[in-house]
Amino acid sequence: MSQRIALITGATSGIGEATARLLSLNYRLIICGRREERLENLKKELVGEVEVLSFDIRDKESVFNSIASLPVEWQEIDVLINNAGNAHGLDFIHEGNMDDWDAMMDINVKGLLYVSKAIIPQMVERKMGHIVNISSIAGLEVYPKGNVYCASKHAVDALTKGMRMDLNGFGIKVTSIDPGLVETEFSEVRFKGNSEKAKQVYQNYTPLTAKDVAETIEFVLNRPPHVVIGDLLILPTDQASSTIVNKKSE
Ligand code: 8X3
Repeated sequence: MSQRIALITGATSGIGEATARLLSLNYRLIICGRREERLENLKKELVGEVEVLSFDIRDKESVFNSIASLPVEWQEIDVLINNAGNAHGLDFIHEGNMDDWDAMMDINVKGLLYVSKAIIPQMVERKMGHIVNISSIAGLEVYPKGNVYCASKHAVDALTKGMRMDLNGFGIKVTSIDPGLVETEFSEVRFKGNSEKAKQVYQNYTPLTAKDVAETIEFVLNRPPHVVIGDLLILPTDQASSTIVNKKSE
């Protein structure tokens, strides 16, 4: 019971799942996501103690009810990894789909806020904790057709900074991890299941893997108590910016 507790949103795939696999060696884990079956299957593969919370991060009530339903011995969450987030579409602003806009703002910004609001007060009370917001290079720069996705990640960047200010003095660390191109289901979701288009994003260079980012998260969590990594940009060696990628045969 002495192990620290980490809650990971969006643990059903990609960076969230890879992080769960890595942290399960040293943390008691609460894995969250919409797809319960995936979470249950992941739980079976993990070595440590694991709780599954299945909820839609867009649904405020469901977020609060799920987190409140945790058994008392799981309620003192030490590490919150706000990982859930997606891109929906890649369109010029004048051609954008408003359902995509809603999804990105609801999941990437409002969902992150709901989960944070449900968890941070007990960290404040206990004067300890670490919040890791998984942002993106899109939180630091804007690229053509990235408009609303970039806006949502810029909001995450602002929230990370705001959290660090407001929680200063409570012993709570706040970190932003800003990955560039990571080969996950990210592009499948962005391009709505168009696998060809999704695959092209990661072709002719070596993208990051979800494990690369998970290892970075683990590094950030393992810094000594007096050290916080505030903001960490992680890119494939072949990527210099959102729009500059050294693709071999192009
Ligand atoms: C994912 C990276 O460059 O596709 O957040 O926006 S990018």
